[in-house]
Amino acid sequence: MLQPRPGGRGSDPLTVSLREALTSTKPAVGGWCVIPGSFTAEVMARAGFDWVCIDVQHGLIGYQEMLSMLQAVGVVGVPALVRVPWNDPGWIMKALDAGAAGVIVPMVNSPAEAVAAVGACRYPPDGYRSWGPTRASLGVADYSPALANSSVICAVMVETVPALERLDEIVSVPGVDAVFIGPSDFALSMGFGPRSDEPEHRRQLEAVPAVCRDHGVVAGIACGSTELLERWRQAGYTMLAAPSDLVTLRRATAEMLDSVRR
Ligand code: 3PY
Ligand code: MG
Repeated sequence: MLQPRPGGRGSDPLTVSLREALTSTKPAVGGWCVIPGSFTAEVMARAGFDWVCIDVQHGLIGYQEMLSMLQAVGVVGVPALVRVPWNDPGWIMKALDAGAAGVIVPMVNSPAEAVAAVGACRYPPDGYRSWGPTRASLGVADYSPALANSSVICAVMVETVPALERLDEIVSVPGVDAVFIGPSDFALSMGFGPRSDEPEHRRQLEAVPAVCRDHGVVAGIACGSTELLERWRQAGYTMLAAPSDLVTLRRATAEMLDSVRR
């Protein structure tokens, strides 16, 4: 069960722990970075989000950029997650060693895949993470396997029909802290287009938060617009990823051009 616990960046007084942010009584709204580079990441972190995600799956972001973006977000003191490219222990461990407070793991379709994702996030005896917290331990005097195991967040993405059918089993896997829904991949998996707003798609996703709540797991979702963010907040999701830096830039720029050319 996900409970507030001490942790995060340990002795770093600036940083609110990700676990604290996600278990607070108010919904935690996250900034989503797909544009590579530390400056945009810093701007996103300064905007006032409760957490920031560096998207290495679909963002145009490689390892070196991820590292400098983690540093930039860290300067602001906002907890950072990395969405890793796949359920790959090598990437999960590299993101955590680089100082991510947690990972979002795409396409987790079964309890066995959830066990693999969780195991990559935890040192033995809870998992099989390899020791080498090169940046994660920086400035954390009491960094230890136990501290890391209790603070790192493992969010597994449920974004296919087979995964949703096994949601009960996936949220029952010990160490799954959050389920994070990918509405577009879920729509594709249902046979709809990626931006579908079919009633059945909506109905199925509205049922997720109650299942998560019963297991003490955070319910998260990617929101392509502020309207969708409000919809999912009302449905009970508490980890809400706002439209990305790129979407925001494109929309604001298009609106600005519309208004000056009118
Ligand atoms: C999806 O909608 O599939 C996502 O992964 C959102 O980031
Ligand atoms: Mg997806």
